[in-house]
Amino acid sequence: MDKSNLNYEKRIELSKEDGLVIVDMQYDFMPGGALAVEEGDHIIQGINTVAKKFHNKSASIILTQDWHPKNHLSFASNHPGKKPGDEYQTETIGPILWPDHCVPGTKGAEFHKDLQTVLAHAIIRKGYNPKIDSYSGFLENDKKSETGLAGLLRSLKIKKIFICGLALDYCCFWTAMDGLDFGFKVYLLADLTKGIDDPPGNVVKSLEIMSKNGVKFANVNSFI
Ligand code: VGL
Ligand code: ZN
Repeated sequence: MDKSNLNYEKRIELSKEDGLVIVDMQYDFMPGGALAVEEGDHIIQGINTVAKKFHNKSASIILTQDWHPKNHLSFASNHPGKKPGDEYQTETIGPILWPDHCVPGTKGAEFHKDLQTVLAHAIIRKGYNPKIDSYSGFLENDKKSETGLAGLLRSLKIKKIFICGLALDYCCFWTAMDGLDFGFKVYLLADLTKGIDDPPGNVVKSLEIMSKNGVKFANVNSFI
């Protein structure tokens, strides 16, 4: 399974019960960044287009922002002898180690300047505990610590979320899976996300798992 043989829902009519969750559109995930996702910058204009549609229908827009202190244990630099990409799995870190990324105060932690952040209702930061990584926008990797996203969406009476951004096989994947667990109807905007694909095959595997578990797919043209 790849993006070309997914079933894309069409003619979705947005309302204020819908939320757009834009994941980690920060410089470190863009080409040239510390944890660059190939063509990560190619989805910015499409995300802005969709964000405008949400805004026009009074649907909410939430941003997530990866946000790690310098001593974060997901960084290979904090494990003597290890390098980015090395396998490393504990209950809260892994399955691989990362280059230093999204450290507050660095350019890499900032949102890409072309992303229309002005339309966003809120920003949810994740991964600030140095001992716990947080791929999901809902739950840190201990699977216990909530970021506040579920509470925010519930208080806004949002029932359905549409996920886009970076990276497909990590933060978008886990946000989608946890979104289901928290009881939301979940869509992945498949043309508005790009994957890391490390380990190789991870993107296809992620799409399969999401599909099997009930995540639906849509794209930039799915909205009326
Ligand atoms: C991400 C790895 C580490 C992501 C964040 O945004 O997908 N991936 N931190
Ligand atoms: Zn991270």
